[in-house]
Amino acid sequence: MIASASAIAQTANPSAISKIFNAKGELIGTATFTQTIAGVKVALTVNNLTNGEHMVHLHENGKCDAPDFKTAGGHFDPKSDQDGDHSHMRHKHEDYKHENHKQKPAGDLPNILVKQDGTGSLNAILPALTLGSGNNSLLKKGGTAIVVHAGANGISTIPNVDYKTRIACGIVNRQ
Ligand SMILES: [Cu+2]
Repeated sequence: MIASASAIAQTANPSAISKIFNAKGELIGTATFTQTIAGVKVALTVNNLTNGEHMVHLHENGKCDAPDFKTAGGHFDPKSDQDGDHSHMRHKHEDYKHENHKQKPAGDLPNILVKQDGTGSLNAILPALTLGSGNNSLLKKGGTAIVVHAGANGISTIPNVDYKTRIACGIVNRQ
């Protein structure tokens, strides 16, 4: 993951990268993260995925253990998770429909639309997150991961696989 031979010079803005792997360990995508004034800019490209809409989120642990990627934990949502045991705990990740949720978690990206040829791309800004040193950083202690799900809006792109199933995961690394 360390871009040792990278010719990319240190830029003024911190940046990060994530190589995204499916349950078989195949590389299916890359996400880059750049700090901007407006938040963290995310550029995601994927290939070899099933045609259709997929949910994509930042998850709270920098872990991606195949095949189910449960070790990535729930959604990365640092503000709401700051004190862990208030009574109105948020629903567990994926127990609700994002599209109906008023305050979606800080690390939720828009769905990515994968084309017939298995490729897709997405650009978005995460305004509540940073690449800095706070607990709302994608590079916080313990890390974060980007997770791609089998579908979105209750519709799976894979027959007989629940739409919420985690199908690919990538750990966010400092670049
Ligand atoms: Cu997710």
